[in-house]
This record gives sequence, structure tokens and C-alpha cells, in this order.
Amino acid sequence: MSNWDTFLSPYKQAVEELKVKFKRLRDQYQMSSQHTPIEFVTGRVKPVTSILEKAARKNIPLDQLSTQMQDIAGIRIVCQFVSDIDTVVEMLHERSDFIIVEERDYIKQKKASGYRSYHMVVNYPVHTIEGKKEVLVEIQIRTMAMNFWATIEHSLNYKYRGEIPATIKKRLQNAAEAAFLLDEEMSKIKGEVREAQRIMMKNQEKNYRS
Ligand code: 0O2
Repeated sequence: MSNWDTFLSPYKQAVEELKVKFKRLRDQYQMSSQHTPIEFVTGRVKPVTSILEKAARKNIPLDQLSTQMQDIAGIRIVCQFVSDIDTVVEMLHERSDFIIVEERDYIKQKKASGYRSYHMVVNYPVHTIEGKKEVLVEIQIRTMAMNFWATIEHSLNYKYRGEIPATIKKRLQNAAEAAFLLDEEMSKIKGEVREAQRIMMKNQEKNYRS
């Protein structure tokens, strides 16, 4: 690849634009005092070293990165409850600013590692001085519990270069089960939690007005 900055520029633009759009949705829910299915949104462009490592691991020729590597641009939408993930997925299905090309439900079908998350790959058009360019963006939708587990597991994987010792792997699987149970328990008191958050939000508004 002769110029990574040029290649990655539309991906950066896609991440910036989608972050703004999804954060705005969260703000709109908050303004209307409704429960927001979006707790927070993050995004990143895959670092060049990770792109090269993944391309080598998956045998992807560098001139086919734009069609064969789906997560060069990544957006993460983190929710409070598992049911919020369904709401977000439905919302994304309704949008007309991108085309969904693939969906992977690692919540119904968790990975062997214990990883749970909903992945949606979309074809997103960015408008540049050279015209319209479509890029693939991977949107990961997960709960805070799923995110906590994935973040920890990701750093351990990094530390052990993908070869996590068996004892730690076992503990991670236990932790994945605990995160699953946490999501289940929270779902059972979802109504209570939402009501409490609604009251808190109303009080905050009152404090601002007085
Ligand atoms: P990053 O940016 O460091 O997070 P593969 O890369 O082979 O696992 P594939 O087929 O490209 O997977 O697509 P997949 O699994 O739908 O998405 C890959 C991304 O999902 C990973 O990106 C992670 O962000 C996340 N992910 C998938 N499996 C796991 C897992 O077992 N543990 C954790 N912590 N995250 C996972 P990268 O490439 O790791 O990059």
C-alpha cells in the first residue's frame, strides 16, 4: 500500500459521521425523556499494524482490503439492556443512509471464547472532493456487561498474543457466564431501573430550570 493516509481517509470520515449520527439519536431520546437504548457510542479506524496482521492471518491481498476486510472502520454502540440491542438493530434496519450487507448475531450464538455481541456490516457512502465513495463499516452492538468482558478479554489476548493460558481462559469463560447472568438479572428489573432513571432525569431538568 503506497499511501495509507489516503486509503484510510474515507474510513475516518465514515467513523466520524456515524459517531455524530448515533450520538445525536441518544441525545434525542434524552431530550424527549424517553429511555435511551443507546448508552454510549465509540468508533475507531483499525491501526495499520492491525490491518496488516489481520490481512496476513486471513490471506487477504492488500489490493482487496476494501472489499474483504469488513472492520477497518468500526463503530460500537453500547446499551444498558439486551432488549435495547433489538431496538437499536431495528432502528438501524429502518435507516436509508447505508445498506446492510451482513449481520452476525454472536448473542444468540456466542463465540467459543465466550464473546457476545451483535455485528452489523454496512456499506456507507461518504462524499469526498473526489465524489462518492462507499466503505464497509462494522457496527458492534452490545450491552455494558458484554463490553466489559470483551474489553478485558481483548487486552488479555493482546498480552498473550492470542495464546491465553488454559487457567485464564477458563476464568474468562466463567466471567462470560457471569456477564450473561448479570444481563439476565438486570433485564428482570428493567422497568424499575427505567422508572428510576426517568425520575432522575426529570429532577435534573427541574434543577436546571430553577
Ligand atoms: P479490534 O479492532 O482490535 O477490536 P476475526 O477477526 O477472525 O475474529 P471476523 O471474521 O473479521 O473475525 O469478524 P468478527 O468476528 O465478526 O469481528 C471481529 C471483531 O469482533 C474483532 O475485531 C473484535 O472487535 C470483535 N471480536 C470478535 N471475536 C471476539 C472475541 O472472541 N473476543 C473479543 N474481545 N472480541 C472479539 P479485532 O480484529 O479483534 O480488532
